[in-house]
Amino acid sequence: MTDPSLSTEPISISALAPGRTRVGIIGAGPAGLLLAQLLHRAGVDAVVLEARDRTYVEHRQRAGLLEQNTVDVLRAAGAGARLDREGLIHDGVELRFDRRSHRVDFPSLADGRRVTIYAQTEIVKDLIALRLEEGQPLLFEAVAQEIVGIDTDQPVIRYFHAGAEHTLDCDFVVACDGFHGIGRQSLPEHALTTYSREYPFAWLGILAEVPPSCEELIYARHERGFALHSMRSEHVSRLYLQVAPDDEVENWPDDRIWDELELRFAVEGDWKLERGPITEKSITPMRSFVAEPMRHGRLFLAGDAAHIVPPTGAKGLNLAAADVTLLARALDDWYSRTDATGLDRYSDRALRRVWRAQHFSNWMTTMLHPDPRDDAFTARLYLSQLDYVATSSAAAATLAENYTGLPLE
Ligand code: RFL
Ligand code: PHB
Repeated sequence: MTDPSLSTEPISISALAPGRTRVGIIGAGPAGLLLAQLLHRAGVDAVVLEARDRTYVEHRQRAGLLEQNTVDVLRAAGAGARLDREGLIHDGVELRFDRRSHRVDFPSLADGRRVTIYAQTEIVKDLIALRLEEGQPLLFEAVAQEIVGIDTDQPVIRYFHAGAEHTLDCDFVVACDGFHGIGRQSLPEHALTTYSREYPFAWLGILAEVPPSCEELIYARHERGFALHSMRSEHVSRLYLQVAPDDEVENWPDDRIWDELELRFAVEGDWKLERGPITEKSITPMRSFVAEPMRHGRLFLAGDAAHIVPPTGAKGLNLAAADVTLLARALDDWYSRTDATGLDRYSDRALRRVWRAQHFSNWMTTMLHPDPRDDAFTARLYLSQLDYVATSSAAAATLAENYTGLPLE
C-alpha cells in the first residue's frame, strides 16, 4: 500500500536549511544516531535534534554488550572500524550459583553466533564523529517541545535551540527520545496501549580501573542478591550488584561494594576478584515496559521511547538497533520505490522482536535475582531452573540463542 500524497523527489541541499527535512529524528542516543547514519547511507536526508550537549551524551554510562546483528548493522552504517579494532569478542558466559560455576558456550549452541563487548559510550562517540565529519545536521541542546500534525502529511517538530523557538517541517518524525521523551506522549491516548512491570530491586553499577577478573561475563545468583561481572576493555571492569530500589549511591563506599561483590561471586576453588579504583557509580531501577503500536500516522517510535527491558538480558541497546534497522530499510523503500509496505509493517515486526526480548529479559531477571517477595518454594524453583540451564544443552541453547540475538527478519 502506498501513500500518493508523498513526494519522492529528492530534497535539494538548499531545502535542507533549518526548517525542513525528510525525516526529523528526536534524540541522539544510539537509536537516533544509528538511524540517521543508515538513512544518510541510503541517501535520505534527516535532521537529529538532541536535548543535551555533546559531552553529556558521549559520557552517559550504559550498556556494553552487542549481539552479532548489532555489530553487523554498525559495520553497514560505516561505524565498524574502531569497534572491530577494540571490541572484545566473547564465546560464552559463566553462570554462578551454590558456589559453583558453569559455562554456557554460544557458538556450539547458537549456530556459531558470538557477542561483542563495546561500550554504548563508544558507539555514540563513533556515530557522532561520523555524522559531523560528513557534514550532516545534528543539533545539540535542541529540545523538542511538541510534535504537531502527526495525522497529516507534514508533521512539524517545534523545538527550542540557541535561545529561540524553531520549527522543523518533516515528511516523517521518528521519536528516538528515550523513556522520558515527548514522542510517546505525542500519540493520542486512545491510540496507545502500554504494558509494564516494576521489579522490587535495582542495579548498582560501577566502572573500575582494574583488569577484569574473568575472561567472560559472570552472572551470579546468591542469597544476598544478584551480581554481574562485565568489562569495558582489558584494563577497565564494569560490575553490578542487585540493591533495593530505594537504595542510594551514598550508602555504598568503595570497600563495601568490593566486599559485597566478593561474597556474591565466591566459588569453590581458586578465583580472586581484583579490586581497583572505582571511577563511576550509579543506581538504575529495573522495569519492563512496552508501548503499542510503535507508529501513529507519520510518527514512529524507536528504542527506549517504545520499550524498556531489565538489563539482565543485555537487550536494551540491541533492540534499539534492531528497531532502527527495520525503520531505515522501510524509509529507504519508501523514498526509492514509493513502497510503503515496510512502513506499514514496522510496528508489528518490531514488536514481535520486542516481546521475545521482554520474555527473555524477564526470564533471566527472575531466574538470577532473589526476589524479597518470593517464598522459599519459589526461590527453589528458580534455582532448579538455573541448574537445568547449567546442565542441559537443550535449556542452555534457549539462553544462548536469545542472548546472542535471533536473526533479524
Ligand atoms: P537513549 O539512549 O535514552 O537516548 C535518547 C536521547 O533522546 C534525548 N531526548 C531528547 N532530545 C531532544 N528533545 C527532547 N525532548 C528529548 N528527550 C530526550 C536524550 O537526551 C537522549 O540523548 O535511548 P535509545 O537511543 O533508544 O537507546 C537505548 C539505550 O540507551 C538503552 O536501551 C540501554 O542503554 C538500556 N540500558 C542498558 N541496556 C543494556 O543492554 N545494558 C545495560 O547495562 C544498560 N544500562 C540502560 C542502562 C539504560 C539506562 N537508562 C535509560 C536510565 C543504564 C541506564 C541508566
Ligand atoms: C554491561 O557490560 O554493561 C552489561 C553486560 C551484560 C548485561 C548488562 C550490562 O546483561
